[in-house]
Amino acid sequence: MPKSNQYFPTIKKINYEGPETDNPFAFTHYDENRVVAGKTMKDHFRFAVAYWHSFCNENSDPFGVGTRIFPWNKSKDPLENAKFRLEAAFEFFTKLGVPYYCFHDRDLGPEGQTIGESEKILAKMVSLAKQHQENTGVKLLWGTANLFTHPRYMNGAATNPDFEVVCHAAAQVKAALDATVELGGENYVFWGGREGYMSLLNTDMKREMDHLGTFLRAARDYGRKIGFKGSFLIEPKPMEPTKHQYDFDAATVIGFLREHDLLDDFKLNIEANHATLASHTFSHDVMLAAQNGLLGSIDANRGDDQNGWDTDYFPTNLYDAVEIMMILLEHGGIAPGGLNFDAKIRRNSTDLEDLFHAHIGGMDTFARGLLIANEILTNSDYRELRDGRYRSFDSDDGEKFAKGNLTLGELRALAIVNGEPEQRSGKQELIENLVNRFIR
Ligand code: XLS
Ligand code: NI
Ligand code: NI
Repeated sequence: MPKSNQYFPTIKKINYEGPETDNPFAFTHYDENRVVAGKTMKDHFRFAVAYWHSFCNENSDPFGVGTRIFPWNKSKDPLENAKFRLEAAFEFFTKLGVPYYCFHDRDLGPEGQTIGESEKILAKMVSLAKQHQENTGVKLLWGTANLFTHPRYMNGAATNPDFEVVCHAAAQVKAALDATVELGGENYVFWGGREGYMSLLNTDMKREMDHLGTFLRAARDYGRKIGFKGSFLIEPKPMEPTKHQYDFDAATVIGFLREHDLLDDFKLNIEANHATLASHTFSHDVMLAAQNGLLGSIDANRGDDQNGWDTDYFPTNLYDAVEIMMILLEHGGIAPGGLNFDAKIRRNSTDLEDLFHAHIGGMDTFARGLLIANEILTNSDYRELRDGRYRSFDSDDGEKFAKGNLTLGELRALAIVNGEPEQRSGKQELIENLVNRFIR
């Protein structure tokens, strides 16, 4: 049972009640101990709450101030409020029953007047967070540094044209790595918020990208030195807040990691809404990372078909969840990463309990997605329909080609011998119908 009942007094622990329940404060599909494909649901998803959206973001937008009223802002002193916020967050995590949370350094506590003071504030908040973690069993999925809010980062952090700004970014990453290690964080994320440009006319892209590589190697070296054993994760995003971001999408980041010799330590944190901003589907970027053995973690949210920005809706699209869970089931899961709800309730969702509805919905969507994905993979012709299309590469000359053992001339000769290929249908509509048949 949750230890604290102060900030969400009307809400009790959220339990699984099954698909027939009409209780909006119960799970319909997420049953943490239920075993599916050899693992509990809890282990499949490793759900995490994003501290910033759920506990810091008052939901202001470019046209208006925030609308959320936080009962944990009880004091005039921001440091005091940071402590209350932490209490509220852990009450929420335990009532919801999520195993993990994620934070930026500046979510936990405010920035001080000097680097030393900021480090002290963060260390203080980390020691409190550690106590809460010990009391509740909730763990840290990943930590990160906020290198985009402060005005000094307006031209970027690690890619800033001014070396002095790069040093400030380094100080922040060093402290955020210390915090992550102290709290047993299983991953460390770099989301390059302003690592990009607004205009190429005033930008030396080559230099900036080289600086980013150098900066990440220095961070990796420091992390390993202080005993961080987890994965470093890059979170691709093509734009917003800058016009162009260097970590554009999964493919771009994989190329960058290879070029800068970072593949042994870095993986990817794929966010749904970032993939769609890059004109991909969510599943495209998850698949690309997974098939390269580089799927580190997922920021589970949803964009909007009509809006071209990072709307960060909570994930409610069942079809997306099915596709993602099919990929995870076929590629060995997401651990030591997880599914982090990098999502925010809408500006007019002003009841405190709306935060519960949002997370319950996201967790149930993925739980349903897992059940359906597992059915499709184990009880249908799906795999055969997909893999069968490539059968001609499994033996004989096709296999020789796939292994790189046929020249272009030999391939030409085979084309002549074999004549015009028979048509083979891609069966897309059949497969789409098959998937829909299992969504029930
Ligand atoms: C913003 C990003 C951010 C990262 C963490 O678009 O998704 O929330 O996940 O810095
Ligand atoms: Ni994110
Ligand atoms: Ni995002």
